[in-house]
Amino acid sequence: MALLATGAALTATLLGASGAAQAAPTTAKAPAKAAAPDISLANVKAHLTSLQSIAAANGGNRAHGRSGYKASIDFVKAKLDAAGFTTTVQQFTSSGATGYNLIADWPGGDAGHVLFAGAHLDSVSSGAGINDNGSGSASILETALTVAREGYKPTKHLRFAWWGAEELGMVGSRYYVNNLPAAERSKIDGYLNFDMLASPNAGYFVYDDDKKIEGVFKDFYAARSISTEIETEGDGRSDHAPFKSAGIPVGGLFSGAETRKSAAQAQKWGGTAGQAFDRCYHSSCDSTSNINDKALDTNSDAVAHAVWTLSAGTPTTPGTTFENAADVAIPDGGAAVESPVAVTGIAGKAPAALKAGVDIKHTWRGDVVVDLVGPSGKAYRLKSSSGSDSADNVIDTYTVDASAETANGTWKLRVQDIAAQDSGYLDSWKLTF
Ligand code: DTR
Ligand code: CA
Ligand code: ZN
Ligand code: ZN
Repeated sequence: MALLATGAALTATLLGASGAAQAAPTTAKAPAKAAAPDISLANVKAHLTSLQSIAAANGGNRAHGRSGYKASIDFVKAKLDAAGFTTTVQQFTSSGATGYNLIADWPGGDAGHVLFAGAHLDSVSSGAGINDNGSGSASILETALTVAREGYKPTKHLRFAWWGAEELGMVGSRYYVNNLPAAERSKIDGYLNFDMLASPNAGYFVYDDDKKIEGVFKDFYAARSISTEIETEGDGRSDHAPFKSAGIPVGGLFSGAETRKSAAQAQKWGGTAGQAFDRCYHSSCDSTSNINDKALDTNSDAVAHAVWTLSAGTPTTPGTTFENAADVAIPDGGAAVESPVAVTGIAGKAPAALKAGVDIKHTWRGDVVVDLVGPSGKAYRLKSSSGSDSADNVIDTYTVDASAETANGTWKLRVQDIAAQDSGYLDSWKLTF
């Protein structure tokens, strides 16, 4: 039996009568959550003016396959590169034309936990697409530039994307998700979609998908006494759809398109009952004069609130350790033995860089094979046998990409002595999250 104080948390691992280890609850203090800064409406509108100019210089639109779309990509990319983002332009083909997705990663944060915000940058061919979807594109652009200006260092890794060919049926975002390896998809804790945030006859709609994400948005509006409605028709109608289909938690905001505002909605939001939320939806009049400043200001601040809040990460004390110090004899040249640790209080997935500390007292350590077994039952090799290694003891810390595992659950260290002569025992081992 062992009672140990480790690092920032007291972890008591007791061997009960059954010999099974129980881990006492650890005390975890949540790191302070940074409040999001205000997003400058003037800066967002300046980006919209630039997109309008790009359309004017390229046949009046920024549609997939047209010069105005590539010029829009180049404009956004240049600002992000100058701000220190790592950008990638992903090409695809649709309807016989080359399309482009722009992906921007903010360096740092836990690579195993990605918070992702996206908006489609393409317009329809009939106009400049300033509300649909310059408003979403400019809001996440200014949020990204504010992250850089503030030197924000979130717990999670921040990624932003500007999608191509959404108007052809979410082609760019679907191409991205379909070409993302499963191991990379599992690292995305949430995808936030922003498509039409400044409709002239604005409504305040929140996607009713992932409840945690929905709640973060609703808290923002409630704090400003703005009532919201859930966005019911949006399921398949924008770039969150491919992420949702891949099992990634999604959420987002919407200010309305071609449907008409009801009297009840006009009562709570202002504007004109019986009139479309955006009368210029998919029309040539979707220009910088087709923007509701109040909606754009509020919604771009909501984007930043969600990015800051959801990238703050799971509130655990950095370096929360779970340890089992019960000695376990290792049969000489015999069967593997196991030692369990019960992990509790760590929400979400395990980190991509999970630390496993091992202390095995054993002569001729080349005989010893060590595996970490996750709650799923999957074994992660920490140390293989090496006949020539005649040194004593295995005292080391291994880094494991355990991001496919749910953190909470029973983890086991599996140790085997695969050669006769020389023997030893597992002294202790621990996991640090
Ligand atoms: N299809 C989007 C606009 C749109 C219409 N309804 C919703 C609901 C949720 C998000 C977006 C939309 C477009 O034309 O880009
Ligand atoms: Ca603002
Ligand atoms: Zn559209
Ligand atoms: Zn759109």
